[in-house]
Parts: sequence; structure tokens; C-alpha cells
Amino acid sequence: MRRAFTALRSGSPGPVVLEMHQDVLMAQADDDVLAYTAVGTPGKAGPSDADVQRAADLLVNARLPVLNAGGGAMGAGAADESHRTLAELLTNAEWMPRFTDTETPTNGYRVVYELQQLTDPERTIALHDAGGSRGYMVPFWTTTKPRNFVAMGGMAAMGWSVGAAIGTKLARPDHLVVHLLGDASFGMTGMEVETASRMGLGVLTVVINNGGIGGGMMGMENPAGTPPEMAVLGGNFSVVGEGLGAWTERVEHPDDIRPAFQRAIRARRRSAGFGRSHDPAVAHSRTARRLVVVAVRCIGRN
Ligand SMILES: Cc1ncc(C[n+]2csc(CCOP(=O)(O)OP(=O)(O)O)c2C)c(N)n1
Ligand SMILES: [Mg+2]
Repeated sequence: MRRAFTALRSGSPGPVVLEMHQDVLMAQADDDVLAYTAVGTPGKAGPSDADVQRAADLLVNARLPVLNAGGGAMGAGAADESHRTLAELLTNAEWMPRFTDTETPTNGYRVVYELQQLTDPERTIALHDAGGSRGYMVPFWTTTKPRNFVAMGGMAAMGWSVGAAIGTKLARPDHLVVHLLGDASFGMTGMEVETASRMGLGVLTVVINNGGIGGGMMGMENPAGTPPEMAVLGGNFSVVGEGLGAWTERVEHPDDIRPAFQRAIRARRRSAGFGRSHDPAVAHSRTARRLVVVAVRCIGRN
């Protein structure tokens, strides 16, 4: 237990998991065994000044600079500065043909690009899910403030963003909370749309419907391609969302993406402002903030 608390309080603070056998949990123990006193002050880890200087030199002289600012940068209050630096260094010009692709069905990069044009990064919190949505968002979503982009790296469980977006909206009701997920991921946790609509938590859910399980099966050379035959799925997710109490729209053509997002964001705002969204008095009201699902048909079979 001591080691667990020390890990919890030291270095870059983070979660600690303790796994115990049932017989330990059921056993009797004297109170004095349970008395906890902290082991000194929490330790702080940090690089030397020379290491920081060397990293800065490499970054400034790099042709394609990438700054991976994680929890350490946030904990040290340095995230604002590092975000701005990176935003200034990055350019997406070579991806423009994908962002503006006019093919039907469209691709996930275009969906993210259109969304970015409409949203204020200062007032938006964006999340991605497992699979294609991660690839569409992580390299390109521009965020200007720490904690306004919640990403899961390589460990995302399919569908995690539905609950995470609902929790984010509870914590930051004054922000537009938007999350992008695939059709198979929606299949895993999509019923929670009912939770959000019952609680009046107006999250914008964007389902990238490519007609199957794409992520991890298509290879890096074709990240927005068609899911293989063995992983094909069906379903109309805007109809599902409607059944769960959300305002929904299904987008078939790329030209309709932006107007659909505009309508979705308006629909969300129109119904906002009836008190705190998680107020029980609002929870069952039809006028509560509305959850919005926009399902976009992307490369695939559906
Ligand atoms: C619970 C779980 N099972 C399996 C995986 C491995 N996995 C990652 S993405 C993915 C497919 C995602 O499909 P979809 O949500 O439709 O997104 P797409 O890549 O097709 O856009 C799978 C099986 C996972 N991350 N989580
Ligand atoms: Mg899919």
C-alpha cells in the first residue's frame, strides 16, 4: 500500500491499480496495521537544464518537428506554451486533397476537416475513439488549449469515447463536446446515447460509417479504405440515435457534411440554457440540451 501511495504522489501523478486476492479482502486485521503515514514529501522527476537545451535545439532545427507534451507538461503548467509552439510549426498542406475530396462516399479526413472549420478551438473539447477516428483526428485536429483534445493513444477500447464525452460534458457544460467514432465502436457503447439524452447532456456524436470494422485491418497504406469482407457491418445509426432521444442526421454526400454540422450545433444550442444540464429537474424535460448524432457515410459498403 505504501508503494502504491508513493507512486500515486510522485513524479508525474497518475492512476495506480491494486489487485488483491479475495482472501486478503476478507481477512481480519488490527487497526494499527492499517494506520497510514505518508513516506516523506512526494518526489519530483525532471530533466537537467542541459537536456532541455539539447531537446530545444533539436526541435528548432528539425524539418518535421513533433512535440509530445504529456501529463508532465500539463502538471508543470507548460502545456499552453508548448501547444502554441507546435501549432505554429505544423502545416497540413500536403493532405489538402484528402480534406477537400469530393468523392461519394466521403472519407474521415474530410469529416474532421469540415468540423474543424466550424468549431472554436478555445471552446471545443474533441475526443476520438479506436480505429479510423484516431487516425483522422490525432495528426490533424488543431487544439489551442491543454485538455481540449482527449486522445487515447494506442490503448483505446472501442466505444470508450461515448462515455468519456458524456463525462466531459458534465465537467465542462459550457464547451462544445464532440467525439468521433466508427460504426463498429458505436455498436459497442452507442446505447449510452440514451443516458446523455435523458440527462440533457448535449454532446455532438459523429459516427464514421464505413460499413464495418476498418481499424487495424486495412494497413497503414490505406487508412481510409474499405473494411475487408469478413468485417462488414450494417446499420443506420442516425435512426438508432433518434430512437434513443437524440437529434440526428445522416449525411450521404460530402457537400452536406458542413451544413449538417451547422444544423447539429444549432440544434444543440437552441435547446440549451434551461438550467444546469445535470440538474435532476431538467433530466426528464424535453427541452433539455439535446444530444446530437451525425452519422456520416464514409468509404465502405453502407
Ligand atoms: C474492445 C476492443 N476490441 C477490439 C479492439 C481492436 N480494434 C481497434 S479499432 C477496431 C475496429 C474499429 O471499427 P470502427 O469502430 O467501425 O472504426 P473504423 O476503423 O472502421 O473507422 C478494432 C477491432 C479495440 N480497440 N477495442
Ligand atoms: Mg467502421
